[in-house]
Amino acid sequence: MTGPREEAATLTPTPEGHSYDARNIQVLKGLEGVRKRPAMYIGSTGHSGLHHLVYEVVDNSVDEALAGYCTEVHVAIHADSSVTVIDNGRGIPVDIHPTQNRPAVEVVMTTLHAGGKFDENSYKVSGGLHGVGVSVVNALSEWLEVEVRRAGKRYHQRYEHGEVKTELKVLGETSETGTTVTWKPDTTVFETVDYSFDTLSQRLRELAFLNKGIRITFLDERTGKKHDFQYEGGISSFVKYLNENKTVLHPAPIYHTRDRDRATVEFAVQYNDGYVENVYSFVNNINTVEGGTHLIGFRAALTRTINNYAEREGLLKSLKEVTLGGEDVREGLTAVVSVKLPDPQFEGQTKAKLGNTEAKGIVESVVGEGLRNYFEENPQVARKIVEKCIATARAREAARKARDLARRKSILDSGSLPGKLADCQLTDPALCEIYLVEGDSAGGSAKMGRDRKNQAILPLKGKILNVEKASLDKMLSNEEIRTLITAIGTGIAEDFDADKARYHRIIIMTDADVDGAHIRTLLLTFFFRHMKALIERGYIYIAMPPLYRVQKGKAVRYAYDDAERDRHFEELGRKGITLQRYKGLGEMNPDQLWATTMDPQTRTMLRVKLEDLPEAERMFTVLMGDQVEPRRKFIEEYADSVRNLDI
Ligand code: 0RA
Repeated sequence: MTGPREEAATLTPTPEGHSYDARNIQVLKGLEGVRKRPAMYIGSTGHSGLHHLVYEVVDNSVDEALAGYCTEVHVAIHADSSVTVIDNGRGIPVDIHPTQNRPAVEVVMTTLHAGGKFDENSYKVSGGLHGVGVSVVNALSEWLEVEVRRAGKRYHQRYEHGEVKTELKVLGETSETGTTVTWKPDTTVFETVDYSFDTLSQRLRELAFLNKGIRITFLDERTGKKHDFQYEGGISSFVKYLNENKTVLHPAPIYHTRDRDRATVEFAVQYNDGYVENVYSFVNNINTVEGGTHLIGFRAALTRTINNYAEREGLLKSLKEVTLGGEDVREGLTAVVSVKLPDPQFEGQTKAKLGNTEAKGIVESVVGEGLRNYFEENPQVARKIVEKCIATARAREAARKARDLARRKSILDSGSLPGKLADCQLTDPALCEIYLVEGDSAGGSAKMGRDRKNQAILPLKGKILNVEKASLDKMLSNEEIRTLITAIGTGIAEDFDADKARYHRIIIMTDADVDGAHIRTLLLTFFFRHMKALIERGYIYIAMPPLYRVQKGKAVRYAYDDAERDRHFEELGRKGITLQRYKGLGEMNPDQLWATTMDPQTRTMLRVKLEDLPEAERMFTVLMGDQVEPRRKFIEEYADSVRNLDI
């Protein structure tokens, strides 16, 4: 991360004291820039930036664990929104820094480090979005306190707004080693200090999966909720967790790891009987959601190794095509690939794509070797996997035929739009929106109430097909689904192209009842499985129709929950009030529907976001998959929050 450039570099003489050399240049920068432009360092000053502070500090402890010096990390959120992270690593050094003439811990806390640790041999492998260092957390905190346990003593120092408040002091003696950092985010910097227990839990769980054996505990003192994560199986446990509610083809994930050319490569693979590819790749503990060279290497090895095995065992004879394609070997695949590299180059829109060219070959050879050996030693599993891939190749062929047929009937061509669709007048997708409306009667009201210039209406009949349990050809034989695909305009499967979307706002409008929630989940499942890019682009929304209409004389108020209804009662006085509870959208007349739910000036909508892909993936499997017990449990657990269900 390059910060503001005003500050000078500090040049350190070589031991001889004469010549200067680039390796000895350590760029130290003050923290003023961080307070001036926080978003440059932590991405935002909202929710995500707030959580980023926690990740930044935890990453330092995880680095100690990766270096082999730390086994436990404890994280606690306190009631006053301060946070503590404790580890049992070596402790941040406290000796006097040679050129700064102050304790190293103070330098670490109060200067931006271009190079990370001083220690030349240890490279920083973990790292958050930017890997900016704990000094950034200090700069953005009202106060921060550090305790270091090292060389028999306990040391303490306090900072405020990133500046030293007390000198480093010895508190006493100890036989332990480690570091404790406690900070309170500066509320003049952050818009919110409301931590999400789930978001933090998910990342901490992920870190525990990615760093085998490390124990990470998490306590939310605001609620008393807590977690204790420790996985001796590492990413094998991660894959098991991802497949938890699926029917797996083989009981244990295939796992292999090897160090090669300064990199460590690790992968775990397990097939299930579903249709979904579920592969997550990480570099230095960072989820590379945009993929990159390591993922290309993984995929190449998987396709090649499975084909080689199938060929050698004479299993491909039944196939029309002579080899299995990449998509054939990835259906029903759950996998985690984790690479640790000394000098990762992150590219792409969100800096979440690995660019190092050497990574492809390294990963390809390690994965190839691991899979080949496993197949040799476990021929029954190998055969099952190959048979599954062959079945997929055949089904793909059948789906292609179904799609061709559908296209010939010109059902999927955007040339002819479905008759049920009431399209809008404008054609610029950026200006257009489509309401997917439950039921014909609500559809009728929406058609009458809408602004026909840029609002299109597509009424959907009853429940749409559960695509979680259907293959592509079955899905395409469903009329409701075909209508949806045609109206949206992107095509499907191999033809899918998000740039062809005819609307940049696709709004799901269902009743505020159990059936409505079910239809909404069915639609979200469809978008998640088949048009994920539309979710990633932020095109998918959920309309929020009101639950109540409160009227007194000429005053009309709408309420979206019971608390709001009660506030209207207070405001208007209860006497002479008429209360209407909407059981469905169909009960609203066109004007009411417009005023409460569709008028861009006044409506509230939820934008559907994919914050955490592995969790969303699990949730859809639980909600829509074929195992009943996990779904019952999930619904019991979340019954209260279903109205706020946010994926
Ligand atoms: C600099 C150098 C060394 C360790 C650390 C920093 C360190 C930082 C943090 C932050 C949280 N926990 C931490 N644990 C360690 C290496 C120290 C050595 O060489 O002994």
